[in-house]
Amino acid sequence: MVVWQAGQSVQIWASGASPGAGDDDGAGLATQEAKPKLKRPPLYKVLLLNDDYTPMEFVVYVLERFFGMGREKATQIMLTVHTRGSAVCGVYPRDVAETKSEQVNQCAQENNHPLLSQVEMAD
Ligand code: TYC
Repeated sequence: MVVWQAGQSVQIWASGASPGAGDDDGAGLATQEAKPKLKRPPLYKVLLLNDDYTPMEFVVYVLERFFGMGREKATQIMLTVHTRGSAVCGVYPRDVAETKSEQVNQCAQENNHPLLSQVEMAD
């Protein structure tokens, strides 16, 4: 399989020139930039949901561990979830978002807390 990357070019034959002719000196040869076909992946939000039982300190720990937040940011997001019902913890390509959400839910289960996260398509 050939994968073209940004900046690569392909040679195309201008009319009158023929590929394979032994005496070709390059005249009549034109080049054209291959269009880079790299699209940004669609993004997904990881949401944390409120519940009445998970200790605030555990939620802060989860945000630090799985989302790389410092204590202050983690506390702020935890309080947003607590008061508003949910908050976005991060925005990622689909597989990363799914993995983080599963890690959060598994960690919560292992520690017998009802904390849940879920993934939603970003707008
Ligand atoms: N509401 C919980 C409590 O009062 C704290 C909490 C915050 C739980 C955020 C989940 O995602 C959550 N202990």
